Amino acid sequence: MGLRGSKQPEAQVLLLGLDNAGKSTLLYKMKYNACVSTVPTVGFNVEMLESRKNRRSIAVTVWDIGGQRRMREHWKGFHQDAATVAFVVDSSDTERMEEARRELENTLRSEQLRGSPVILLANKQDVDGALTATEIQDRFNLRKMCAARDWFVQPCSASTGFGVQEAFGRVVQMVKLPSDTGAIKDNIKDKVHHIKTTRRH
Ligand code: G3D
Ligand code: MG
Repeated sequence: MGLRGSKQPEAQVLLLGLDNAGKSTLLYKMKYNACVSTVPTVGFNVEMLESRKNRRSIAVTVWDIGGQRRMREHWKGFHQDAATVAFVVDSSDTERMEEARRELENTLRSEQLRGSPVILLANKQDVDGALTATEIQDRFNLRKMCAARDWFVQPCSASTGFGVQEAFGRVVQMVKLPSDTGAIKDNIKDKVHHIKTTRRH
């Protein structure tokens, strides 16, 4: 079931990365192709984007739940193997690159994300001195880190829009659709309600 009760297949995407990487800006650029002024995300943002895959219309639900560890317990609620990880990196923040790499490595240890595809979004390409997608791929040693899953690196800038549609296109290409759409039992409203009511403040 989708947000509007449709029978459209749903794909779940987790938008992850360090704080300030540009996750929320990217999400709203993908959704509205507009710059929305963001505030540091408290809790989470969730948006449903429509797309087409294999000539079918699909609903892509993107969860921007920040790097907050306490939110991880809720990942269990996502259909196993159905979530794609979109990991956003601030390509201009060379000081925190190693921290970002470790964060992704730790994230991918999660049993719930075993085999999930990963798209690394090398964001903030508009900033002078930003590392290129290839440089980030090498620093992260992605080939090794993602040996057991599909992965892709996409350079982009949420501010200018460069690479954003391509990034979304890649996400759609990589998402796994649950073969049985009923496999995602909760609809999003229920899930959001569950998270809100169980979240510690
Ligand atoms: P987060 O959700 O990952 O924590 P945000 O990150 O989306 O809130 O973005 C953090 C800051 O980075 C914001 O700046 C935002 O405008 C900026 N930003 C996001 N993407 C880009 C980009 O591609 N290029 C540049 N130059 N800046 C970007 P402020 O100043 O509002 O904190
Ligand atoms: Mg945010």
